[in-house]
Amino acid sequence: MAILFRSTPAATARWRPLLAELMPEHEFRFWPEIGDPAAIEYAMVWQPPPGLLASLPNLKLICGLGAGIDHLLRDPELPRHVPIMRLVDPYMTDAMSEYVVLSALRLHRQDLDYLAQQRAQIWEERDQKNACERPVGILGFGTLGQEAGRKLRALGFPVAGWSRGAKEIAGFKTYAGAEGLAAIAAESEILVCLLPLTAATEGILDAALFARLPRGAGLVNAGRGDHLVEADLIPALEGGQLSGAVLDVFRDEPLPSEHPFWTHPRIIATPHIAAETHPPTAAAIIGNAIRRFAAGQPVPNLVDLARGY
Ligand code: NDP
Ligand code: OXD
Repeated sequence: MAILFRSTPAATARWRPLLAELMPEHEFRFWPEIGDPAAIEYAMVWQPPPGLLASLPNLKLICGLGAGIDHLLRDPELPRHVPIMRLVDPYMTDAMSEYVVLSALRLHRQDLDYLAQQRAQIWEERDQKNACERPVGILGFGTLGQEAGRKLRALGFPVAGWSRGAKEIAGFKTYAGAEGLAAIAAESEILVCLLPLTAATEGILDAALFARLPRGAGLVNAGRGDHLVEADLIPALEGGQLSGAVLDVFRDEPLPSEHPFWTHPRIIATPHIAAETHPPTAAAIIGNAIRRFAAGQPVPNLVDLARGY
């Protein structure tokens, strides 16, 4: 039995020694040197080339190396009968909350304006609310969204969350469904997207949604680039409907050099680093899942392909 590992070359170099140390009982095959495909029963993958997983006749479990699995669903030959486990790692969850808190605070405290003032040597105070007067709405109120919500709430922000199914979570206003989206948008001065990318969520951050937000709202997108209709963002910023956007994810990654988001004064762009996979903790989680699977025990965080996440 062997485990296939496939990620970027840089990530593979970081993972290789850890796998030998934390999962010494397993034989690893590092893509593209996969040897006999019939020997591979488990796959640990990020953005595998289309057809790779289908070429493994004895594959039993796919372990995604990220929280999102849209990179797997893009493969038209994905062997859909093989269960997929997505990565849920408290280390990543903490990283994402740091990113969301930082981004919300930057928007809330008018960082973009004060940076522009500094460059122009303008000494001028702007009206400033406290966090308790700045409602934040989180689209995607799952593992990452709820923890980010707890940390924002600890700073005083009133936080609401939007999910697919209705839920009650102490301390938060919660919304679901199309009506819920309109309602959460109407009250969110900062809107955070932490949704998975599915057919239902692609392009959700568009002009129609921006128009529902209070004028001057801020946007944080750390979900996926395809959640945002890119052509709608700059008009919303330039017309004042949005006051700023913090973007970690893009339709094309790396963001092409000529892309206007790089230089727009009301956009903060980061290179998909909000919550990077952390090999030491992730290896332990995946190693444990593979041991459980091999022993016939339930494995956590299996993807529901019908829902798409
Ligand atoms: P979860 O599955 O735990 O949470 C997803 C949430 O989105 C759930 O609340 C779910 O609702 C909700 N949702 C899904 N579809 C819809 C819909 N159609 N309408 C309304 N709500 C919907 O995922 P995570 O929190 O772990 O991760 C979320 C995403 O974050 C990942 O898929 C990935 O794209 C992104 N991510 C980005 C990273 C980065 O570095 N930028 C790092 C890690 C993840 P319900 O609760 O009802 O199921
Ligand atoms: C993930 C990511 O999905 O890093 O984990 O984007």
